[in-house]
Amino acid sequence: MDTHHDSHEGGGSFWSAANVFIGLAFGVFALGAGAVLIVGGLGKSFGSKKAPDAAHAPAAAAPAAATPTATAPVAVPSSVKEEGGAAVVTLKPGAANPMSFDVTNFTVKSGQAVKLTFDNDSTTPLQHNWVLGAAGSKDRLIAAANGMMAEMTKWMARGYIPEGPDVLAHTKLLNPKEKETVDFTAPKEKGDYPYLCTFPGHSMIMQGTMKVE
Ligand SMILES: [Cu+2]
Repeated sequence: MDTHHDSHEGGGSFWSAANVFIGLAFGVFALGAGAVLIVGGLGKSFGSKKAPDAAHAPAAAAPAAATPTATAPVAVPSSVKEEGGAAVVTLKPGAANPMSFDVTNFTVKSGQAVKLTFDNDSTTPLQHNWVLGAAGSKDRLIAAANGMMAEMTKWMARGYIPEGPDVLAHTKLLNPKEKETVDFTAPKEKGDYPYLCTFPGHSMIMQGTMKVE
C-alpha cells in the first residue's frame, strides 16, 4: 500500500510527559466513576504498580480539569466526502471524550484513493496518532500499543506506531493543535479495517472502523 506522509518530525517530550500524566488522571477518574470499560483496559495496562486501589482513590480526588464536560460543537465539523473520485476524510478527537475519535466509522470503496486528515484540535493537551490496521488486527494493535508502556522513550521516537504488517497507514504523533494529512489507497479486499490511536492507553476507547465496500 502506498502511504505518503507530509512530515516525520517527532513529538515533543513535554507533551508526551503531559499526556502520560493526563492519561493516569483519566484512569483515576475512571476508577472513581466506575467506568467498567476504562477500568478493565487500564487495569491491564497499568497493573497494580500505578493504579491506586479504589479505597485510596475516591472519586473526589479526580481532578476536575481532566473531566470532559462540554459537548460544544467543533468549529469545523469532521466529515467524509468524495472529491474527484477520492474519499476525503477529516477526523478530530471527540468533543465529549477527547480520548476518542469524533468519527468512529466511515466507508470507502475498494481501491479508492483516500485523503485522510487527523486534526488534533482539542482543548485537552493530549498527543494522538491515527493508525489504520489490517482487517482483524485490532486486538493485536491494542496489545502492541499497551505494551509500549514499558519503553515509552523508545516508542515515543517512533510516534508510538506499532511495527509489522498490521499497520497499513498512519499519521505521525500529533501534538495538540497539530494536524496531518495522509494519502493512501484503500485495500482492494472488502471488509472492516480498524483504526486506532496507538498512544499507550488510548486505543481501548480511541478507535473506529473504516469499511471497504
Ligand atoms: Cu490518542
